[in-house]
Amino acid sequence: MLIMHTLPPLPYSYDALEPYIDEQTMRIHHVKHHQGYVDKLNAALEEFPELQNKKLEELLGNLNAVPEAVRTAVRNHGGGHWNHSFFWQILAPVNSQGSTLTEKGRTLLEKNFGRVEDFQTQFKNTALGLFGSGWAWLIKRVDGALAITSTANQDTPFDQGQPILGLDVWEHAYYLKYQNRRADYIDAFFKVINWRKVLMG
Ligand code: MN3
Repeated sequence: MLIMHTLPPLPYSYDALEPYIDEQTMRIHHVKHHQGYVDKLNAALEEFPELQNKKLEELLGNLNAVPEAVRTAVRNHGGGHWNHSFFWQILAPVNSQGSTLTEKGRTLLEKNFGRVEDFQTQFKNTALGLFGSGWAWLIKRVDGALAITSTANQDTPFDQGQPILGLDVWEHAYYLKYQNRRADYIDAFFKVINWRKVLMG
């Protein structure tokens, strides 16, 4: 079996985001859901050697160049692999070095959204308003401005800008602890954002 893409380890322990994101959710999300996307992506690429040495970003950023027979699989499972790999990186344990919003980060959010609270409200409303499964994003557009957007399913926002923050709002990301209370999960997410990573210090 082809093992081209692999599951990246988390940069912290499964219980590191407690009580905001619980250990069981993190474990299942990582070793079952994310591993599932990796396995299905590898399976999809098995018969397409010309795609195997391409970077995932390259495939996802130009899906029209991916053979039609495997395009949906790359979009869904490749997107799932990329999105989750990114998601783990932009989280940090509460009160850790990364989770404090720096002056530089605050200034950047204020410049683009007015107040930090306004950014949070806008991001939360976008995540809450997403019907079904998908992701809420903070992206950097080509003109350098920050913008909030969302994608359905496991689609990436590459066509809109460079993702710098993403929130998984599939039910599997929060259901064990929050059930139908997506708003509470979003509030909890704000406590464990790795701002250093997101806004580069
Ligand atoms: Mn997920």
